[in-house]
Amino acid sequence: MTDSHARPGLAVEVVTLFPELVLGNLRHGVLGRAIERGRLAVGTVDPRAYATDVHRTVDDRPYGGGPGMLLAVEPLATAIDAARARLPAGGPVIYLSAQGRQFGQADAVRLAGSAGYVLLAGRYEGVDERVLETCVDEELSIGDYVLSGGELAACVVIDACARLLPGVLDNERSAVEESFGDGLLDWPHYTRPEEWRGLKVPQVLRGGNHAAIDRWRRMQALGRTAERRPDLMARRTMDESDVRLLAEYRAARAADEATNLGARRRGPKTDAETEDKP
Ligand code: 4HQ
Repeated sequence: MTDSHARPGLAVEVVTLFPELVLGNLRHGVLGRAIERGRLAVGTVDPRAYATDVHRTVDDRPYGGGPGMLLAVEPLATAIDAARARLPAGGPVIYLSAQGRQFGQADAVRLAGSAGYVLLAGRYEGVDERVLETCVDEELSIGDYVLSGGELAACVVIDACARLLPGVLDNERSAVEESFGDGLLDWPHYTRPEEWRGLKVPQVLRGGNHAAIDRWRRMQALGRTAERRPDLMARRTMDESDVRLLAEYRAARAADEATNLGARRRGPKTDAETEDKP
């Protein structure tokens, strides 16, 4: 017997003209297994099923003219209602759009803990504003770029949520230990061989001192976050141990910079650094 009834699951419905784009994406890997095991249930509702004319029309022309079409209002609203009816009451209806607030790990945590939610994946130029006002609770963007449809964005949201559910990752610790679990970027990873293209695996990782390894990884996560994402760093409160580790990282980095280790990271020498100038 499996423990699928002993652990909370998550139900998501996606309103989309391209169900296969969503379902085909989620069939693989960790998420595919979560679905098989009943931790995650993803359904789709196609507005085309609710189109009433003989051509099953799902697009319509924008008032004011201009290029492109919108999703037809009535089949879309009916599809959203059908999606909501399949889920426990109370879950939000979320429209994926570049105009939304940016989706982040905090949203993933919140939605993973919800009873379920509906994702509206648009196509064409988007959705009539009145549908958003009356049928949609939130508008989320996965980033500042333009997609051809909301389906990939929906998959991103589902993926980020599902991997937080108990029993979805093999190692339940990994969801909290990895990147963003603690608001930090990930530390560097190494596998075999010990030396590859002249580059060695850091000595501390080759020894069996797990306290030293944990300490090194925390130091790397802090250092890389400070270097690459000062915006994330500014938002955190550092305890004494983190302050010490970050100082140690910076001291080691400054020492590297004085050697060829720093040069490799910096890339080619500038003219000023090159000795054989014309
Ligand atoms: N879209 N984050 C869907 C996006 C988008 C984004 C453009 C949404 C096309 C039809 N969605 N419309 N960025 O670019 O979520």
